[in-house]
Amino acid sequence: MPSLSTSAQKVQAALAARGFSFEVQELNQSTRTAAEAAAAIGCDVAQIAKSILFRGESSGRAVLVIASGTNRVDEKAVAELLGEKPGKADANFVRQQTGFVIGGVPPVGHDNPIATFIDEDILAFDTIWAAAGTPFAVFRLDPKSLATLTGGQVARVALPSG
Ligand code: 5CA
Repeated sequence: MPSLSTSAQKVQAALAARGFSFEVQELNQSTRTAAEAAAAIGCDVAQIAKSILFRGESSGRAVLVIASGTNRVDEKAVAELLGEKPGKADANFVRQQTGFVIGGVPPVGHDNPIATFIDEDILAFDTIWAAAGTPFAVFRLDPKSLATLTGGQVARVALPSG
């Protein structure tokens, strides 16, 4: 098996540390966006678990929303759950808080613990895929495990886009 990049290894180690055997896969094709990931994997875009980081507008704290690939984050719903508005996170903030670059941000294995919300729509699938540390790395899992893995709160935090 080809060896994983350092960032992908970090995610594989975080999964193992939580007792999960999900296998990080590094692909030849880009998985940077949900659409690219779905094309590379050969699954529906909705089965991609997007990890979108926000920055609490008053606290400055990082907040992670994991949403189905075809949904957009409902910022009002997140604000209600969070008690503050979820502000935009720039690339530096993402890197600093998670330890990973945009397009590779995984649901687990971050440098700092991050409050996490999970889009309930992702629970509808048997199988989903999430980023695994780089814009070429993913892992397959089941959505129930996503909640266990992240300690995230499942809620209506996203809506169908378009
Ligand atoms: N690897 C795929 C999923 S397998 C992936 O990471 N997709 S994603 O949608 O979760 O990650 C891209 C997300 O990064 C976008 O949804 C967007 O919220 C965010 N993003 C993209 N560009 C920027 C940027 N310039 N600044 C801040 N966030 C960005």
